[in-house]
Amino acid sequence: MERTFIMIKPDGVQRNLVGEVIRRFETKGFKLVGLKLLSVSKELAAKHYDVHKERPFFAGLVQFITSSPVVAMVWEGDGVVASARNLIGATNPLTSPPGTIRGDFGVSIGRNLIHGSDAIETAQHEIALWFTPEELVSWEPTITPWVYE
Ligand code: DAT
Ligand code: MG
Repeated sequence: MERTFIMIKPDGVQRNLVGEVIRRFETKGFKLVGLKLLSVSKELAAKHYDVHKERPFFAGLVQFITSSPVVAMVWEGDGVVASARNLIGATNPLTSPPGTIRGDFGVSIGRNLIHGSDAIETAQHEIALWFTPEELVSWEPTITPWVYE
């Protein structure tokens, strides 16, 4: 079953949007298999955003992600990687449509509230970066037959 890595960034935690974000993923029908609140080290932030290390915003991004706690999660379900990106919306909250998390709650690209893996391979890499295998829980919600045909 497909899994993706989702992180509520420091702005999302500070703005009390943790419950709202989890609610959207839960009510969509995805299954939570990992969850923790943590302060991110510079090392982890730099590894997570390694693909952007040459970009001008990289230092500010690492500074931001390490400035206050984040909520790291793993969600599971059919097509969850692409679907989570749709729930999250575009990188720039101003051009992200209403109904998306960034479109509904954000204004600035550097305060876009939430991260979601952009591909299945990226998701596997990010999950391994943020979670140990023991921190991920395999379980079967009793509602599964009411969500999946
Ligand atoms: P996404 O988070 O939608 O996958 P991304 O991978 O291109 O977007 O960039 C990672 C994060 O870096 C993004 O969520 C916010 C920040 N960022 C991207 N482009 C930026 C820019 N032009 N100025 C400031 N921050 C930027
Ligand atoms: Mg990205």
